[in-house]
Amino acid sequence: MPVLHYGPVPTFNQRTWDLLVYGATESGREHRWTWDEFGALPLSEIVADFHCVTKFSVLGITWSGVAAADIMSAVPPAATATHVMVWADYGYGANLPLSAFGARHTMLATHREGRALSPEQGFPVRLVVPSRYGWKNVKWVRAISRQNPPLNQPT
Ligand SMILES: Nc1nc2c(c(=O)[nH]1)N[C@H]1C(S)=C(S)[C@@H](COP(=O)(O)O)O[C@H]1N2
Ligand SMILES: [Mo]
Repeated sequence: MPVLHYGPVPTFNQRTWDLLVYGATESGREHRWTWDEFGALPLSEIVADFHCVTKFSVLGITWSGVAAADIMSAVPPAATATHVMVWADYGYGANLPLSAFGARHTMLATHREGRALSPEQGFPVRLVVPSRYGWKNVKWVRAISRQNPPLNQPT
């Protein structure tokens, strides 16, 4: 699979790495997992095809990690939230409707074909969203924020 991203590959530090969920949460509080806490979450596995808009596809990739739905149930979004932003080190981010983030095959992957991700593949954690093109599959995920609908939009 080609490696494709903008900017440098972040270095991983187990002592300072964390995953933060913030924004429009049901409780009004944010939640942070350390590396050890994240590693204690239940593991899931999926097989999915990967497509980039620059016209490469890789079929039948096996990913394992934490189901995004399990993150959603650990920190439920506010009833008003409609979207999430998934953020990486160095500011890369992608938005998704909550329905796509929480879909059965969406996951925060740590392993590909049974091996830990390489740094270029997004080590230690990348988003895998089989229902979307590659650019929504954020590598080096560090935060997930829940968004309410924009205030200046008619409802
Ligand atoms: N943090 C980050 N994640 C990213 C990108 C990026 O530039 N930065 N590029 C995206 C794009 S456009 C694609 S196609 C896939 C490529 O994943 P791969 O390098 O494992 O093939 O990563 C996605 N995730
Ligand atoms: Mo892409």
